[in-house]
Amino acid sequence: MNKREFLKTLSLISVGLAVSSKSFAKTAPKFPAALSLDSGKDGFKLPELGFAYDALEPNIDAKTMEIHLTKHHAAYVKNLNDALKDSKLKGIIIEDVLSAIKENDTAIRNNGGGHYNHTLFWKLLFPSKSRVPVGNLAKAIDAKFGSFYKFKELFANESKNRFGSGWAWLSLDKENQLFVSSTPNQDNPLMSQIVSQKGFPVLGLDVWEHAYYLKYQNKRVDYIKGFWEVLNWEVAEERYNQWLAKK
Ligand code: MN3
Repeated sequence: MNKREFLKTLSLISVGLAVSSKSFAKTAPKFPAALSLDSGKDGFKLPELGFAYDALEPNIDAKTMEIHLTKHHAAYVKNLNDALKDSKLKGIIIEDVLSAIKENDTAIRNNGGGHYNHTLFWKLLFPSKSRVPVGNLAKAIDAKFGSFYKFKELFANESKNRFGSGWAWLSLDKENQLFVSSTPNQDNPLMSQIVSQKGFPVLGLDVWEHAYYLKYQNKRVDYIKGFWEVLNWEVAEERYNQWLAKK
């Protein structure tokens, strides 16, 4: 190779490198697998509750827990697996499914959201040693919202004012700042091509009537009060720390 050919080859290599780094930059970062709630390997699965249906009494009643898991959540899992049968999204982690879908992917949106949201919700529920946030998350809540009391008020308002069915969230945005939001139906902050407030959910509250109607009927506000009694702040803090420590 003479000098001219060498320079030509070199410039072709640099063009190639520029193109590949550009296309790499365009690729959405994939969710860290270690933080995933369901790998999707061999299909999505209904998780184990890890506690008895009556463990959250009197704040959430046993019958509601049983129906919520074995009927509602089980249906989301079944319908999600059916919807993914011939999809290119089959076999990937649930978080990557949610970030890939668009507004009109109705079946995967509703059932994928339903599966993720409930899997997270069960993990967050269990009588915690602490009724208030702990550790780094407690500090971040104080810094962002002024106090735990103010955060609680904001979160309760978001939950109460969500018209019809949906969820309230505490999440981290792309600058790792906490924010409170709510979404309709089974949408969540991981659906980056659908929702306006995108992020990683640290905690979420199901405000569908099926989550509280048997015990609280139309009194959503009382159900929200009950939620604070059974929310496991240790789990929320662990999620917060894991997200900030992710590679
Ligand atoms: Mn539900």
